[in-house]
Amino acid sequence: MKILGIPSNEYKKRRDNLLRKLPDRSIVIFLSNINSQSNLTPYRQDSNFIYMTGFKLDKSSLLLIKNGKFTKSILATEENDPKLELWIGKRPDFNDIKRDYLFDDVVPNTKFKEMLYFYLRHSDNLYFYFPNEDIKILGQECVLAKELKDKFPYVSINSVSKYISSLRRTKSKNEIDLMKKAISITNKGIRNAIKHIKPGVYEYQVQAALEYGFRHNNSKNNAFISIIASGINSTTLHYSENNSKIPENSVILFDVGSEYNYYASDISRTFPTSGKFNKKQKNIYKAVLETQKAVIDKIKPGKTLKELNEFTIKLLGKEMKTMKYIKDVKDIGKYYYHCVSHPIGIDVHDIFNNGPLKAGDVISCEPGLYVKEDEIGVRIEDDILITKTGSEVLSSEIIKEINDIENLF
Ligand SMILES: [Mn+2]
Repeated sequence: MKILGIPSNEYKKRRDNLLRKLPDRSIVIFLSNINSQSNLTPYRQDSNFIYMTGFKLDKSSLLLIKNGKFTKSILATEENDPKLELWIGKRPDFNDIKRDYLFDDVVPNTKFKEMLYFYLRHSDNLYFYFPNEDIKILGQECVLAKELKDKFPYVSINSVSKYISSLRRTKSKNEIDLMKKAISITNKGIRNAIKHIKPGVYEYQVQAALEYGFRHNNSKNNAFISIIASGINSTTLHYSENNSKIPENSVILFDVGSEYNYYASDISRTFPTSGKFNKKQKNIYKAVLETQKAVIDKIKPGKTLKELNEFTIKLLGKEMKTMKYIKDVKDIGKYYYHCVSHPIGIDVHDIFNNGPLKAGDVISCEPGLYVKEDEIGVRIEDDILITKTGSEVLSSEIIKEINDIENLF
């Protein structure tokens, strides 16, 4: 049985691998994302939860228990409610979930606490993943952790982050196939969007064509909000208003990605708005493209993202000095001010791992130059798999050579 394109057994292995890494007498709790009651935002399952279970429904918790040789995985979720069923559809039968997802047990939410208390009485360590994006917001994990700390003061509460990130960073063959699929859908969306790039058209109209291409080719969601930035907007890194008219003889920067079965793609390309790059645009474009190729050549196991970025800064500095934008290579910070690389996976900025790259990592490679005075922003971004001996560009099918681009207009 496959769930979201991955055999259920692979999900089971992930749970087993996590438990193997943890000390004895440990419990891990993963909570599903909270659903908005009024359909204001689309529901997306929590990334760690989907990684561990493949189970997409809200109001669910995963409990993993390790005690000596004894291990157990329990999913707690809502039973079907015939009245709610009329509004939101039927929730699956517990026996079906247990069989399809290979949990040791599936219990109703009403039994969750009782069961958790039972196992906590025989445990020393309790692990949560605490989302730390905004420490001012007390997440549901913190609330539950505090409640349990009060009841079981002798249990030590810890973050599971380093364990799960070390699992999630290494992509399996199945995961890489899903990422390749997301990338190929992104390519199709970009191809469709290019047809709509014309001076006077609004950026959001190009975005519509891009995302029509995504949906039409079976990506239900974006991996992130599309950046379609023309003219001066191309020099704002995360411009996402997409509400300007495309100017003539300018550039339009795409930083876009479809999601496929919960796996992200993340691609940046820069196109001319009137069919051809002018001389200045061409020079900046070439500088970024040559830099990107040189950085990709350096990507291999053992390198760190910091080293790759330092190399990028050096190359872009040289290029901008040659083009006389700066007198000293040290001043490159005026035109390049982000990092060249981040991990990609279930999240577009995937759970972060420090330390050197190793086979199975997938990262972006995205140098850019942002020249406000000329209204030229160029970023070129590909998705790279680290292999045993070097790297493989997963997005090599997406055109980036100047001739190939101009031939499409
Ligand atoms: Mn990126």
